[in-house]
Amino acid sequence: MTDNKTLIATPEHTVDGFVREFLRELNFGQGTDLARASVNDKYLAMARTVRHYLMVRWLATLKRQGELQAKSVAYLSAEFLLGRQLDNALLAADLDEVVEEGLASLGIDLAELREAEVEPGLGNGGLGRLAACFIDSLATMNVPSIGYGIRYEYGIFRQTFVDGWQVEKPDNWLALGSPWEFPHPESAVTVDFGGHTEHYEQDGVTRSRWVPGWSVLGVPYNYMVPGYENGRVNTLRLWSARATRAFDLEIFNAGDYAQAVRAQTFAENISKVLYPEDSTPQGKELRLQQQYFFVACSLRDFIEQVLPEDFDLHKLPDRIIFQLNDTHPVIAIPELMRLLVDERGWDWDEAWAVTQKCFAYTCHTLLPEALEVWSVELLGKLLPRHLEIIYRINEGFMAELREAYPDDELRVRRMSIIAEYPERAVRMAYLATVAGSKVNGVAALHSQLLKDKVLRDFSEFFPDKFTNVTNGITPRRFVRLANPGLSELITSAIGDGWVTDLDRLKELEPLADDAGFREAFRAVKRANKLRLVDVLAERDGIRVDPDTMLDVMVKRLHEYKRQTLKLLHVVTLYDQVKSGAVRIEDITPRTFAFGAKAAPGYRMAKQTIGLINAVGRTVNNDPALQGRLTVAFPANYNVTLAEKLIPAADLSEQISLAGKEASGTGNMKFALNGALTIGTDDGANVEIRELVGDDNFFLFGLLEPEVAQIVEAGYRPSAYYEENRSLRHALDLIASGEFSGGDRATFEPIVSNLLSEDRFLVLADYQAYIDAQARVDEAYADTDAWTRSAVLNVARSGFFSSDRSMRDYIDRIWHTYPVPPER
Ligand code: B1N
Repeated sequence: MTDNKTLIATPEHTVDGFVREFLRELNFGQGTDLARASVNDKYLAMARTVRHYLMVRWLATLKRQGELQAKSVAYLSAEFLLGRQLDNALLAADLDEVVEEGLASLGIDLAELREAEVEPGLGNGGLGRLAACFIDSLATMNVPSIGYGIRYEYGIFRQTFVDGWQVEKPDNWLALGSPWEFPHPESAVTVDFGGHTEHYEQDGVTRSRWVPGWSVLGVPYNYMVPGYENGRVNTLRLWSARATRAFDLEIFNAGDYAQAVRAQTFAENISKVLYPEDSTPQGKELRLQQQYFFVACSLRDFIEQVLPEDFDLHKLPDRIIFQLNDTHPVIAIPELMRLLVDERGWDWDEAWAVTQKCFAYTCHTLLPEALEVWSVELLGKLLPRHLEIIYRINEGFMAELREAYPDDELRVRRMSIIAEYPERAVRMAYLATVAGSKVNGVAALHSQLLKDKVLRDFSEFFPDKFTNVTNGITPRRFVRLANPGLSELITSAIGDGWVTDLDRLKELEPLADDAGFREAFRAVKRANKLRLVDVLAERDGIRVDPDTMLDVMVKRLHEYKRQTLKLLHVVTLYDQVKSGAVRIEDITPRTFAFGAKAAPGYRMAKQTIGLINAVGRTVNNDPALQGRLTVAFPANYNVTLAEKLIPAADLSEQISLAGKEASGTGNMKFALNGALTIGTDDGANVEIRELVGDDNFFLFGLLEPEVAQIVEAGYRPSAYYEENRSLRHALDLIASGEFSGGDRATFEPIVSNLLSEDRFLVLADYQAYIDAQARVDEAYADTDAWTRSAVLNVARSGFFSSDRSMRDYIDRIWHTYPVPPER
């Protein structure tokens, strides 16, 4: 596997081997010695040393991929929410013990160095984390693949609280250097923008060319994506924007130095910062620049760097499938057409036939406001040739439709890729659906609703295009690494094959009835809680009582996810105790943990953050509650915190309005770590409940068709307020200023919104939720029965491995084959 003459061998997999290599890195790489080294020096040297252990595998994977010329998957995603890299690399290389011992022999604590790693937060939430789980699974399953995205200089903002209100701070994750990336400025590619198009005759045909107005360079940064103990390391390639040298020189020669520097800043802005909107993108010019930037770089890279020089692009579909992670990379479709038609002189139809086979589209939403549209005005200014190509695609499509539906012009117009109102704009989801070979939703219910509602006309016209692939999560990060206690328990019971074959968790089912196993399971949960108690004390100065039920709601703050419903439960309990209706001794002690970032411009979401903190302040400090009810809201929920919170949870809150959450993936992480779910019939909750069984899941709330009916009939939230006493009390309490120092104005917008509009039917589901929470309390009181349910949740959730998701993509969409590395 290694070429002895040109490859440095992997360092010895021993404590001594590691120590030697580490000191070499510390001295030669970091330029310091052990006595003088800072924690960051030691972290960087260690991380680079760990990297060395994966290097031979990476180079071998690249070499093999080049030789085999097998069909690859390119996962195009504007977000990869990776989380910390160190532990995953140690796990893949089976190196944790060696490193821990080696460092200890030098008087260094591995745990301390771990904390020096700043997680790359290059994503907003579920969509970005899904991309990270998928590339982990692809590497572990030996699927030839590459991830393409953007190396944002600033990832998702760091959330802080000031007087309980969210204040965003920049996430300067690169400040102390990132040891996991490999920049390749020599392989930079040029990306053009703006300008105009020209049309000319050549051999009797009209051809087009784009005369761009300006351009930037895309510099690739490579990241290792190690498979789990399988000798494979895949690549994630993220693009960073730089000014082109030509641009620089031109202005420099014109003598305007300051202007040259400004030009550089302008170019570099493109990959400067991640847009912090989850689910509701704003149509900002810079965002479109980002999308085209990374997609243009990635197509060029694959065609010119990955494929052999003489490759016949007519065979492109045999070598690649570009998976579009939502509409963010959809501009790749007209880009490929442009490369083939304008740059290579292909006929339109010939190019279209190839393009249609190269893309597949994953839709991640049902919210109409989340469907991306780009105004024709903006597109025409930034990407004039692409706009023409989109028009031409649409013309062909409209002609096809008119043939199929000669008497239904209304339908034809409805399906146009170009919207006419409120302004002329390109509907990116329609473009992706028309051009893609497949369209998939991310959970069974979501895919069904896509077909029946959001893309109904399209599913009637292209019945075979639509499919489902239910999301998944990587068991490596979210069970094996995040929950070592549970992992050991599982392995001691059924062996360690489950890490790459999660269906084997089924073998745990009989142990749910084994008292000894249940006790061991409880001990693990308890230890995880104690670990969390330490983390929250240290990280946030928050005190949590490990003897309370840990009830967790962590996800982006969004009205459809209904954090306010959870709050109404807390306020109702508070009200019951304060009013004397219920004795505090009769309340199940609970810690309500929240974690949520709000998009900086999302007013209602930011209000809700203020309210969670305000209720927390009141509840946590009221002696009448005797510390039996507490709210814990650590700031800046991220992957690193999730890895500590989820394994400690007893109860998982998945309470979105039915028909709004496409899938959810946090819900899967909780179930796999032995929390029970209280949830609506929404997204992947549906599948979780089917698998774990009704007895082991607290279902509540309206079903999607019922929601549709109520909305259709004209929903009146105030009716619920008037008819439900405890709901009225809870809302009145918030409105009274109870949680805002008597100020009635502070949370008035939240209350009045719920009473007048309540788009997501919080009030309609309130009583069902309160009743379900009473069932939770009752169930929790029977410790053994609860543990049994928790064990069954783990045993029956193997389906939610992202390895299974990848198999589904392979079978239903990609038609690629795993290629095990040579050993
Ligand atoms: O994608 C996740 C799903 O599990 C969630 O249910 C879904 O809400 C989430 C624009 C999005 N949908 N849309 C986005 C993110 C960023 C952005 O700029 C939209 N995220 C989801 C994985 O399938």
